[in-house]
Amino acid sequence: MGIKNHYFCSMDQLEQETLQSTPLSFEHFREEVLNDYRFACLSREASLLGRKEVLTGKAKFGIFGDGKEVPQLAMAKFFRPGDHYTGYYRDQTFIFATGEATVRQFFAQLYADPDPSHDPHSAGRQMNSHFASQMVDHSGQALDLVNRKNIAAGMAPTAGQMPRAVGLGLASKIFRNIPELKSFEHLSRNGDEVCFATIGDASTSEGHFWETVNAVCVQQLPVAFFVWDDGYGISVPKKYQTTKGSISDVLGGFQKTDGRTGMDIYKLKAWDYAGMCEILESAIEKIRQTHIPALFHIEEVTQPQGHSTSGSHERYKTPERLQWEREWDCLRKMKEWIIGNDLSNEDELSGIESAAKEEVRNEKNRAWEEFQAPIRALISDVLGYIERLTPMEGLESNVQQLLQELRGNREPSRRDVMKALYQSISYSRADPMKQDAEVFYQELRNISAKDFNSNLHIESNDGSALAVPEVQANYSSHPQVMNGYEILNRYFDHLFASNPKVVAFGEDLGYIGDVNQGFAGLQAKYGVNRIFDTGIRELTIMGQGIGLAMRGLRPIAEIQYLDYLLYGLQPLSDDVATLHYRSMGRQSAPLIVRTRGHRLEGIWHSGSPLGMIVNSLRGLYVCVPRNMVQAVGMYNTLLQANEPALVIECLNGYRLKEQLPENLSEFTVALGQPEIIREGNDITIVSYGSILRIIEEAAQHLERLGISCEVVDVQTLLPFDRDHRILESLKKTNRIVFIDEDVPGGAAAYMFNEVMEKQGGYRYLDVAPRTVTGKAHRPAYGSDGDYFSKPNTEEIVQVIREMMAE
Ligand SMILES: Cc1ncc(C[n+]2csc(CCOP(=O)(O)OP(=O)(O)O)c2C)c(N)n1
Ligand SMILES: [Mg+2]
Repeated sequence: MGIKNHYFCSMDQLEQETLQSTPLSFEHFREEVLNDYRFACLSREASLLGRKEVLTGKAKFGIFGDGKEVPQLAMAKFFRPGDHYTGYYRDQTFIFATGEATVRQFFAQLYADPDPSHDPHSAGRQMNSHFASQMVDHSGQALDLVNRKNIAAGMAPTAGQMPRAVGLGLASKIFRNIPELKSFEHLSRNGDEVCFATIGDASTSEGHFWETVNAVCVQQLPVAFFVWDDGYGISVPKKYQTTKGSISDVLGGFQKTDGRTGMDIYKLKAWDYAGMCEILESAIEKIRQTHIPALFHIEEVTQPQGHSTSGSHERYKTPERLQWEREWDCLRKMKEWIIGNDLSNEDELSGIESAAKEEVRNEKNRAWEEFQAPIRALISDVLGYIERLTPMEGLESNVQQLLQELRGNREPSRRDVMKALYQSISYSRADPMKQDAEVFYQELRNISAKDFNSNLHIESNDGSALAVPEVQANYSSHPQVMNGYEILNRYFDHLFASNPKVVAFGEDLGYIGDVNQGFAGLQAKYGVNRIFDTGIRELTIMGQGIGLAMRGLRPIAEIQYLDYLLYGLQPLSDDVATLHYRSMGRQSAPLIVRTRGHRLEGIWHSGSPLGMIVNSLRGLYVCVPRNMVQAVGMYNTLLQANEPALVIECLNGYRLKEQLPENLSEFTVALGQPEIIREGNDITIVSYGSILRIIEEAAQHLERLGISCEVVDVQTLLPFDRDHRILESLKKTNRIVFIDEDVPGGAAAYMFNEVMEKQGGYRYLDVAPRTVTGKAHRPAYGSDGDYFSKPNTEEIVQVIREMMAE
C-alpha cells in the first residue's frame, strides 16, 4: 500500500492493511507521521520561544501559530510544486512543512533582520510569519512557478489575503482553457494548480471573504479555503462575528449541487490528524481535477498563548475555555493518536520533543547572532569615529554620555548607532576628523536606504517601466481621424492578437465590450477566456488582477468609473503597492488597472480623487492621459515592463476625434515626462487629464488679452516630471499655477510640492504660486453643478489675470 493511500483509510482499515503490507511501507508511514510530529513540535517551540523574545525585549511584536500546527501539517501534504498559497500570520507550521522557511529565518524576521540572506521573505520589513517565496527575477519576470511552492507575500490586514485568491485560482482556469498559453510550461501544467487560501474565523466577517467566496464559486476556480476556527478574533468571540456561530453552516447555500455552481464544504477537527489527512487527500485532488472550489472549516482550534504578544487571553477567556484548550491541544491529541495506534511510544516522542526544543533554541540563537554581528561591527567602527572627534566646549560630557550609552547597550539597534554618531558629530568642532565622520555617516545612510527604502519599484533596467525607451507616434501625411474609443478598440485588437498573456475583464467589458466600447467586438474575436465580464465586485476584480499578474499573466482589470476605485483601493494600496517592497523584490504584480474618470456630471460620475490615489498608491504608476492616443502609448510602455499601474482615461474623451498613429502598437509614452502642449511666456499652467481642454479654452481667452500661457500636461502623476521640465518652463515664465479637478489640497498640492520643494521652483517666482482646484464637496449634478463645482474657464482666466496684475 502506498503512503498516499493511508490518508483515505480509517485507522482500523489502516491497521488491517498495514498488517498485510510490506514492513517498508509501514515504516515509511510511521516515519512520515513522526516527521510531522517533529515539525509540530518545532513549530510549537518556535511560538513559545518567539513570545519570550518579545517579552524580554529582543523583538518588537510576535504573533504565532501555536494551536494550528496539526491542520497545517495535513494541509502541507497536499500542497504541490506549482500550487499557490495566500494566507495569514498563523501559518508558520505550514510554511516550515513545505520547506519554504526555516526556523532560523522565522527568528530573523521576528528580529527584523534587514539582511535578505537571513530573512529572505521580507528582509526584516514585515512582522513575523509574513512569508514570501521567490516568484520573480530581478526584472520582475515570473520564474518557473510550476516547480516551486508559491507563497504570496503575507499581509496583516485581516482578510486582505483573500481577493488575490480569485486571480491565483483563475489563472489555472485560464491556462487550462486557452490553447495559446499551453507553451508557457513554466507557469502552469494544464491548470492543475490549486490555490490554498487560509483565514481566521473572525476575519471571515470581512466583506473581502464573502466577495472572494462568491467570485470563486461563480467562476468555479480551484481554490481551497481553510478557516482556522479558534473561536475568537483577538477577544471577540464567534457569536459576534458569524451568523449561527459557524462559517460552514452559514455558507451552506454555497454547497455545490449537481449542475449548479458552488463549492464543497467540509468540517474537520483541528486535533484529528488522521481524519484531516484522509479527507484532504481526495478533496484537494478533486479541486485540482475539477476546479470545483472547497471550504475546509477547521473547528476546535486552540490558541495556547492567546492572540499575540500584545495581550493575554486570560482577560477574555473563561477558565473552562482555557481548560478545554489545554485538553484539546492538537499536539497533545496527535501524540495520543500516535501512541494509541502503536506508531511510537512515549519515550521516542519525548525524544522528538526535546530534540525539537534544542534545535529551535540553537536556531534562535544563531538568528540572533547573525542579526547582531553586523550591528556590533558597526558599533566598533562608530566608536572609533566618535572617539576621534573633538567636542565643542561645554559639550564634552554630552559626547561622553553618548559613548558610554553605546558601549553599554546590550541589545543595540542600527537606530541607536546612527543617533549616537549624528549627535556626536553635531556636538564636535570642525576638523578633518569631523569631516571623516560625516562622510562615514553619509555612507551608513546610503546603506540603510538600500536596507530599508529600496525596491518600491523594480530597480533593474529590464523590467522597469521607467527604462522603456520612448518611441514617438508616427503619423502619415493624411492620418485617419477617429473617435477616441475607436483608437483604443483598434489598439486592443492588435494587442490581443500579438500577446497571448494579456487578458481583460471588468463590469460590462466582455459581451458589450465595455461601457465606452474600447473592447467592442473583441470578445467574439478572442474568446470569453481572454475578454470577459465580471460581477459588480471592484474589490475582487482587483484581487483577480493581482493573482493573475502574480502567476505571470498580463491582466488589464477594469474599474468601470474612477469613482468606484475606492471599492478596489484597499488591495491596490495594501497588496499591489507594497508587494515588491515588502518582499524585497521577490514578488511583483504587474497589473494594469484601467478606468475612466475626471469629468462627467454628478457626485459619483465625475470624481478625480488623485490626491487620495497618489498618496495611497506609491509603488504603482499613475497615468493620467489627456486623450486616447496618449493612453495607448502608456499601455505600450507598461506592457513592455513588469510593473503595476493605474491608467485613468478621460471619461468625456471617447467621442472626441483623434488622429490615428501609424505605429499604434509600437509607440510609447515615457512615464514621468511632461509634455508642453501649448507654448507661452507669461505663466506656466501645470495640469493633466480632462481639464486640459478647459485650460486650453482659458489660454485662448487670455491670449486675446495679451497673456501668453505655457500649458504643461504632466501625463503621469507617479512618477512626476523626472527631468524637471516644469522647472525649465518656470525659469522662462516666473509664474506658475497648478490646476486640477481634485479637492483643495489634493493632487494640485502634490504637484505644487513636487515643483516648489523637490525642483526648487520657488527660486524662480515673481508672484505667489497658486492652485486652482475643484471645491471641497463632491461635484453637483448637471452642467451648472459641474460649472460651479469644478474649475471653470472663467475662474482660471480670473486667477491668471490676478497673478499677472500682482
Ligand atoms: C483590517 C484589519 N482590522 C483589524 C486588524 C487587527 N486584527 C489583527 S488580527 C485580528 C483578529 C483576527 O482574528 P481571526 O481572523 O479569527 O484570526 P486569529 O488571529 O484568531 O487566528 C484583528 C482584529 C487587522 N489586522 N486588520
Ligand atoms: Mg480566530
